[in-house]
Amino acid sequence: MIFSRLCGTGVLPAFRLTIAIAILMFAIAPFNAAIATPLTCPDGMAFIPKGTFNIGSDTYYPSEASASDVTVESFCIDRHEITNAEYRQFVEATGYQTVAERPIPKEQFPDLTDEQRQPGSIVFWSPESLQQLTYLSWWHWVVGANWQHPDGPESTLSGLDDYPVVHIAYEDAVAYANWVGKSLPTEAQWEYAARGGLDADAIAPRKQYAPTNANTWQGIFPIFNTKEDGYLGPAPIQSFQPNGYGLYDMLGNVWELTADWYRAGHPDKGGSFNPTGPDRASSFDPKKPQEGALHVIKGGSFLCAPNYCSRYRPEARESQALDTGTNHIGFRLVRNLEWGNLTLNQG
Ligand SMILES: [Ca+2]
Ligand SMILES: [Ca+2]
Repeated sequence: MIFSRLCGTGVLPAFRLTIAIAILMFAIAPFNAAIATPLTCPDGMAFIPKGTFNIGSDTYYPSEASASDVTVESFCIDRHEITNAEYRQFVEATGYQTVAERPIPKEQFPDLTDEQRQPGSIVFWSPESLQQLTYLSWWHWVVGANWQHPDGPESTLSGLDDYPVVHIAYEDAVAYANWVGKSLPTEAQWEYAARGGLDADAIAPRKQYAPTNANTWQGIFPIFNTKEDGYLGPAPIQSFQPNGYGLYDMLGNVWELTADWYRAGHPDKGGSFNPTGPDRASSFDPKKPQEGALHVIKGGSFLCAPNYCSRYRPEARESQALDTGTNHIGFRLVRNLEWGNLTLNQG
């Protein structure tokens, strides 16, 4: 009807031209889609452009060597660690129960009594004296510790909505990731994003210990913390300056789980594209031979001090047992981009 009315007026030539342009644009649309235009990252995520960087380091711990160039495709990554408020939304929507809230499986530990199999998690307590200080004596299995009671059963999340969620085992992070339609970053994605767009030479000064850069430990770990950065334990997210990509607390605050299985060093990664790390069968940490397969964690935490750990660097890494969280390990997520019909980086 509208078209026949227009045919009786002087606007027909202009209208035909408009239709012709529209048809032409429709015809070339599929070719436009092939031109690499990044999709917008969801709210709360930053776009990390494709790039090649030198993963690992030959300067610090042997577990970070050998440094080698790898390339990662563009992706989106959370600007901050997942918070207690965000994890609570997931639990309230799904009824999910974290590993630390479940009794220790009898089939896995048949020799434990029911009392010994009570749910719990591992919490850091500073030794009260040098006499109490022995290897790893600052870690304690605490019955009733979990993400809702981060320092033990008497502690609560009151006032901690904006703090990073902790006591998260790997499967707890994956369950949340599936719920929000994202995934854990590979180690390469995480490390590349942590550099903030700076090359190795430029980030060298950032490797120098600086209390104001991140929530770490100032003083002598694990006895004495000067709290020069203002925080004895975790800090609310975004309490420190973001890196060049606008990402907060990539270094310090809480360690962050990645999708990669852990193996000491970076063998076989040089020249690779979107590396995803070793397979589960070859995952092993010679420092923790009893643990079996482990996942890579990145970035260090509020417990990292110059005299111990000092892993508040992009290339630093540690291993974490599959079935155990602690009060200094959390996570953030990535969303891989789809360009046209090609879905990238699904390794
Ligand atoms: Ca601190
Ligand atoms: Ca962190």
